[in-house]
Amino acid sequence: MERTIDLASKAILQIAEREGYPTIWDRFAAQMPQCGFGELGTCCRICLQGPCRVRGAQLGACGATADAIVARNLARAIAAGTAAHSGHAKHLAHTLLRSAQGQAADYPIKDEAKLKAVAARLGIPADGKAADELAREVAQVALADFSEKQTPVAWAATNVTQGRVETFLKHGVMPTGIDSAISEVMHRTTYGCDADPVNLLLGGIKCALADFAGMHMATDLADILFSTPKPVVTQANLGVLKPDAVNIAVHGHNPVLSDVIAQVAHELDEEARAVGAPGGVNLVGICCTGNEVLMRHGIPSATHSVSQELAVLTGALDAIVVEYQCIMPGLATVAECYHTRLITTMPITKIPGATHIEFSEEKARETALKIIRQGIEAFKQRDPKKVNIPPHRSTAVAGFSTEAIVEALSQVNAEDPLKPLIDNIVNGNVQGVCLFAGCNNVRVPQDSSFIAMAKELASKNVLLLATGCGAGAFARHGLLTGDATSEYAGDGLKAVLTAVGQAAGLGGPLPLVLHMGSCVDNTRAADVAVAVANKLGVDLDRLPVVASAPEATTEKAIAIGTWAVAAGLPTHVGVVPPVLGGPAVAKVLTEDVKSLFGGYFIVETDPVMAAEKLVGAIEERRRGLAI
Ligand code: NFS
Ligand code: SF4
Repeated sequence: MERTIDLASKAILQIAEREGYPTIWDRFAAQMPQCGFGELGTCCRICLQGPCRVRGAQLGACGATADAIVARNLARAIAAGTAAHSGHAKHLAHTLLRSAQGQAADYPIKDEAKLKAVAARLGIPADGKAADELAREVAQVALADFSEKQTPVAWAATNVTQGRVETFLKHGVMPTGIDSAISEVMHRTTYGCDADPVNLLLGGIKCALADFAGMHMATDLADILFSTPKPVVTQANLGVLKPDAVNIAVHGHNPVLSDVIAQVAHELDEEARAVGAPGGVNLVGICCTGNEVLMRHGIPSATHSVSQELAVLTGALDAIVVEYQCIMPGLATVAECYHTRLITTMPITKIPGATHIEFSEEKARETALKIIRQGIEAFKQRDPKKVNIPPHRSTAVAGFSTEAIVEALSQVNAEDPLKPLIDNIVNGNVQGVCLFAGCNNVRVPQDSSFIAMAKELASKNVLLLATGCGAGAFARHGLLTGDATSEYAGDGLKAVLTAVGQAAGLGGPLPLVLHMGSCVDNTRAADVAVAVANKLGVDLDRLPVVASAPEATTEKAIAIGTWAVAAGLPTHVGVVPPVLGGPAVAKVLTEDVKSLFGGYFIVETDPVMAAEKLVGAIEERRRGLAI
């Protein structure tokens, strides 16, 4: 099977092969054949009598059915994804609180307008309060959202339509605490608790809504602390590494460290020049923390997800600084083959072979400078003979926060910014909207499904949004540009993107795909959908809006997909999740859930077929609205 369709990745993989350096693709091949029970989701290790592996009507030793085992495993995956996203959010809530209390001088409130908007949404009066005081109140409401309480999680209940709130309450899936939703899943899935597959899935959905809340909170608080993104032009792919500069990659998810590194990196340009790097310090991003600094600072993105080791294998990366999530331990192995320093920074993410420099908000600037100096030190050991930077890099226009999209639309209609979008959906110029999210997956030739689906949907006049590593795939392949709009968009979509791009002063069309940020920023896309639904006076489950994770990998992606379904969206997954061993579970997820929430999963590994199915779902919604 082809490993990737990205030319830069292909070039580096050839070097890896020649030198015998192992990558994820080799280790994945060595795993073959994978266990059939695991693939089907019917392996249970929940108690010490296991592992129990069941097929068909067989039962685990305790009597658990295949469907119960599959549903328990799925609910636990959702809980893990929720823990990751909301851990990230909680971290930011603590940072905001410290900032408000004057204990984190490196974290001033950068976006007071966003602070006020978030406070208003939460029902916190802003009148006459200083920014710090308001920030403290917002941080306290945020932290209160984690524990069990009598009322719904504020970030879940205030960021969806009224119709969704009612639906969630009716089906008993409105979370009343983010952490408590996670621990409830762990409780009900432990030995001898919930054995009813449907009840387990509803528990999973409740937890997924806590995931939505945590993600939305992470985006809101990051905007308050680091500013709300605006359109920005940058570059993407391994060609952003520079032979004459100290190349430092930030990798992981939380901007609490990477944003500070982005703020101070150029202060050490002179020190870099002094060790023989005339280009100074060249900061690049990997995965979602890369997206965070790309959205707010225009920092170029080196690569994402499955190809992260390849950045090291260029021989040009001097340091790779990581915090948490999606950081492959294999990075330490490849870093050993070169001079690259892998630097871990968080107490919960240490990797054997890495240098650990613990990060704290109190000493953010100081630690950021210390970390960059590690890269400058490492540069001295760089072997120019081992440097192979592929020439490939693409221009990428990013920075499309909800606010930035509304701002662009307001250039067309200042009084009623959403009107041009809604009018064009109604008149069919824009058939619908698809949000692309999620990872690359070693099972899929890297980027192939993203690119094939995007081209197909764009030609059918579907407006495309993207986040996370999916946005990275589009960036690498030049789809975050107005040129891509001219080349691939259908006539209606092209006309709309051109009109808005011109009005917004871009001198050409908006990009074919609007990059909305990191994975937690999927909630930005939800905000756009909620605003459109409210304006039309219909609920989310009637909009011609769909979601897709064509190359999904992580438990976080499973949690996101689940809340997208609960939000009412037809949601495509391009890799087969481990649920097929539980036929009732598979049927609930792809069919029955529709009657409860309106959304449902579409599992389809063929990208062209998947695009067709999403177009079908959009057409069904359009018929429902009689447009
Ligand atoms: Ni989302 Fe972002 Fe990427 Fe997947 Fe990982 S970095 S949080 S989980 S791999 S898209
Ligand atoms: Fe087996 Fe039941 Fe224990 Fe799972 S919980 S390992 S099915 S005995």
